[in-house]
Amino acid sequence: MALRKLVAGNWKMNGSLAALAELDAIAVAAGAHAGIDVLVCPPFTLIPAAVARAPDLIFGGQDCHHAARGAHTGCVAAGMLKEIGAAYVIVGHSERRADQHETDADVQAKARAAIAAGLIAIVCVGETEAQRDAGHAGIVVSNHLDGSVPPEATEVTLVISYEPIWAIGTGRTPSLADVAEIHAIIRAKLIDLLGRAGERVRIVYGGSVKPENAADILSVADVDGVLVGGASLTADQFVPIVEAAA
Ligand code: G2H
Repeated sequence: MALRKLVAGNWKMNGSLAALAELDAIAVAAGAHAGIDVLVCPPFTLIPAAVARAPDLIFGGQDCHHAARGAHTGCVAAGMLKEIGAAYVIVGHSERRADQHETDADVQAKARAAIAAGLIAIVCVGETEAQRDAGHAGIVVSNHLDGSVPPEATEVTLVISYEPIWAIGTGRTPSLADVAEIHAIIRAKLIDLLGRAGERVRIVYGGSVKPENAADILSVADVDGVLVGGASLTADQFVPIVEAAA
C-alpha cells in the first residue's frame, strides 16, 4: 500500500541560529512537493526560531520525557514541544538507548506521552552489527516493537524508523533486500500489534541515507520515507533526498 512519504531530518546535537538559513531552500523544496511530508528535527533550543523562519515546514523534537511535568531537571515534556510548534518527536533513537540507557519500556512511555500531547511519535528500532551477524536482526527489531509501540497508537500518531545501528553515521547501508526483509517484518508486527492501523503506520529507514542512495532505498516495498542524520544538515544534501521521495 502506498503511504504518504515522510522525509525527516534529525540534526542531532548540531546546528545553530545561523544554520537555520539552510531551512530556506528546504522549505522551497517541501512547498514544491506537497504530496510528501518534510520534517526537520533540530535541537530543542532552535525549534522556535526554526518555526519562525520556515512556518510552512514541519518540525519535531529529538526526545521527550515520559511525564507531562515535574522535577526532572534538564528534560523536556512532549506538551512543551507541542506548544512551541513541534508536530513530531523522535523517541528511542539508538544513540539515546545507548547514551541514556533507555529501555523499550522507557521508549513506550515516551511515545505514549507524545501521543497524549498531540504529537506524532517516531519510534526508532534497530539491531547492532553483532546481532545482524548472528542472524538476529529480525527478532531484535520485533522485540523492540513489542516493547516500544503504544497499544493505542494509530497510523495518525505513530511512525516507525528502522535504523540498523551499524549503519548510523558510518556510510554503510544494508542491501536493499535486507531493508525489504526487515521492513516486511516490521509491517507484519505492526499489524499484529495494532490491527488494521498497522497496515498504514509509516515505516521509514534511517542510517547513512544520502542523495546517492535515497532513491534506491525509497523504492523498496514498505519503505515509507527516510530519517536522515548527517545529510539533513545542509540543503544541498537534504533537498535532493526530498526530491527523491517526491
Ligand atoms: C541515523 C541517521 C538519522 P545518519 O541515526 O537518524 O543518522 O543519517 O547520519 O546515519
